[in-house]
Amino acid sequence: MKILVINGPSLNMLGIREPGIYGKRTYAELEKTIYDHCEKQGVTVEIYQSNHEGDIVDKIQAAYGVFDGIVINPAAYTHTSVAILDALKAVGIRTVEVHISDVDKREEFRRISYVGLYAEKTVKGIGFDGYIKAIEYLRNDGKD
Ligand code: CA2
Repeated sequence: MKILVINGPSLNMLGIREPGIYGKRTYAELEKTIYDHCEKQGVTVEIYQSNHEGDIVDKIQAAYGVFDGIVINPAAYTHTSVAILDALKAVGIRTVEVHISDVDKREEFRRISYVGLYAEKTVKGIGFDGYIKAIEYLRNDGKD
C-alpha cells in the first residue's frame, strides 16, 4: 500500500512555538514517527509539507494513480480551502483528515473543515498518534 501524508502551513514549525497546543516534539520527530510505523507495517509512505495552497493542490493531483490513500493535515487551509477540497474530490483517493489539536475545543472558526466534507474520517486532538491512527484506518480498509 502507498500512502501520501500531506502537512499544511507552519507544521514544519512544530516544537518551536506553542508547545501547549501542539506539543514539544519537532516536525522531524513527526516524520520519524510516521516513517518508523510505516516501515514496520510494510507501507510505502511519502511525507510532504508545504506552506502554499497551490502546491498542495499540485501534490494531490500528482497523487492520482500513484497513491492508494492520503492522510492530510491541511493546517489553516482546513478552514478556508475549497481548492484543496476540490483537488481531493477530483482525484478520488481515499483520504483521512488529521489535526494534532482538538479543533472543536478551540476558536469557533476551527470547527469548519472543507476537507472534512470529503475525508472518510477525521482524527483530532491526539497529537502525533492521529497520523498513525489515520494510516491504520486506511490500511484496515476503513476499520478502526
Ligand atoms: O491541530 C492541528 O493540527 C491544526 O491543523 C494545526 C493548524 C491550525 O491552523 C488548525 O486549526 C489545527 C496550525 C498549524 C501551525 O503549526 C504550528 C506549529 C508550531 C507553532 C505554531 C504553529
